[in-house]
Amino acid sequence: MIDGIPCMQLRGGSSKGAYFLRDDLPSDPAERDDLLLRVMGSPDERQVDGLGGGHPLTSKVAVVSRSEDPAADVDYLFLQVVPDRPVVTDAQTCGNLLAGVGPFAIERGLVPVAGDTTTVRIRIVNPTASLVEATVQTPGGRVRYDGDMAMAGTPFPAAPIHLAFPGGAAPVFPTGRIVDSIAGLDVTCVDAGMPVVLLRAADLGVAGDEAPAVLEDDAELRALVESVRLAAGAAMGLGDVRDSTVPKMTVVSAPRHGGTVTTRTFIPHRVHAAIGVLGAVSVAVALRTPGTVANPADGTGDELVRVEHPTGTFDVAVALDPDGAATRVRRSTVVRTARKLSDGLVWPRSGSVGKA
Ligand code: NQM
Repeated sequence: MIDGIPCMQLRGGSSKGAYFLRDDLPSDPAERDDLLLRVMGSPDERQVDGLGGGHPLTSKVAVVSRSEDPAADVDYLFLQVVPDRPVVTDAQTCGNLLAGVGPFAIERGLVPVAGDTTTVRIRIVNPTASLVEATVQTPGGRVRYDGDMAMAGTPFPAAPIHLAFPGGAAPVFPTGRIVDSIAGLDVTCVDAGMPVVLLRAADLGVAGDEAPAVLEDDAELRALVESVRLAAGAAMGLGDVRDSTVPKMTVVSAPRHGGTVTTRTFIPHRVHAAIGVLGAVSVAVALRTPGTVANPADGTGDELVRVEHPTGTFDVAVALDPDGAATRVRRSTVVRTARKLSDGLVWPRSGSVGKA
């Protein structure tokens, strides 16, 4: 019988998750995942018997440990716990939960406070691994969560956390093309830390600024998007993505509120209440590359891309080494907030789930 496990809950960006030290979880991945399903209350649409909130954005786990990489302070493994199925996947990372990793690492003593701000070097260990610098406010030797920074997708202001992503060596258009034709639709497949397929709203017969629930309720649309996703996933080298949470499917249309683009993102079956962090970076890269479905004209020219989503606008600064389909990201930065919600012990329900 497992006793309580140390666990901190934080809102990270516009998501919410359970944060664990790696040493507090079983080292065997199958055992760990089975335990996390029982911690979060999966499989159950409502996750009523666990910490999960019944939505992919509130059913997330961060596993943090000291890094052996001299370039990083801590390693961050993201695990998506699917609410209604016995599935835990590390196929993607999460830039929103990433916002809570710096504060958690400082709170757990993995990284000492450096002054009024502390920079935590984080190695993402999920696929599309990369190093990120998170700068956290730490006046008086403690993490400060309160602040004035309003962040679309969360209702209350908090202290800003700056996240800087260096570019990767890999080109960001994994099919080697800027536009692919899939199921008769033009799409752009892009991966700047999150694999994303962009589709034009008009090609799907929608306006592109519908409420997430309207899109989720449209069974015909969902089936079309999923058929494109399965083919695009294979074309992007992700294999059979039927049970995978990637690629994400972002529907793009003209901006409505002075931004660069309007987005609605299937993640991949529910529609995001905002947009993921690295998802937004991928969208921003497509917007800044001439010829993609997001930007058939000639690029925005600006480094700052303002991605409109259902609950506001997400600003992404992205610097590229432009080279058509071989374009690479030099650096991207975003600002997020996070908040500690609870710290203590969690008790998983007993038994074993039998992961799919
Ligand atoms: O793209 C949701 C989120 C995410 C992922 C998702 C994310 C990212 O908003 O970096 O943050 O797309 O599944 O938490």
